[in-house]
Amino acid sequence: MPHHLMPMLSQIDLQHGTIKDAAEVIVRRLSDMQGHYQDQNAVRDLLQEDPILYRVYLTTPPDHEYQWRTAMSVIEPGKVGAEYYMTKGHFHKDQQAPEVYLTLLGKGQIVMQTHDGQTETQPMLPGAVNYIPGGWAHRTINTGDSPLAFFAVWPADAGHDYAGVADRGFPLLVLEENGQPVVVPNPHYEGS
Ligand code: S6P
Ligand code: ZN
Repeated sequence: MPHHLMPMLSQIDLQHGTIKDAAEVIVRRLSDMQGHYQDQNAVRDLLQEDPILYRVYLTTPPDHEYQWRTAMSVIEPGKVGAEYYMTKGHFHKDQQAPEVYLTLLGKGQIVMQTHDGQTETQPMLPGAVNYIPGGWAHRTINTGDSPLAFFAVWPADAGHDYAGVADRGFPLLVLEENGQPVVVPNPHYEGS
């Protein structure tokens, strides 16, 4: 007899972007990613309160058998110096593994890069579907003044490579200038 997984239902709270019965919730504070921000004086000041920057609500546990993983990410509004709150960003270990994001709440940018230096940014607004092909690292940035919440779907065996981004950074930064988000080259990007 073939072994069938059971169908699964998750309920997203469309007001907050959260999933109450999430199988796992990842909470990332500034102290989990202080090296990712440019302005180390601002990091030092903010570390006193060590704010939560974002939460990820996963619908399946890490050791599940399902072929897709799905999650809601909710990034709080805020800045570290001129840089908006953002995710760490990662490559998928499997360079063939793509991902789809659907934004439900808020306003932001997704910044993507390949290992050989190609870059791409796209807006994130409610209703936006961002397709991230295999081989593209991806980071999301909340450029608004309310939480940015998006739903993600990716192959469960994709794996996550955080070191590539932590070591080199992203070639592009999203900063606030005169109250507006601007995309600028990262002067500290290791490939530059
Ligand atoms: C997983 C997917 C998202 C992120 C989440 C947090 O492939 O891209 O669920 O995990 O947005 O970002 P990060 O970079 O801390 O994993
Ligand atoms: Zn991903």
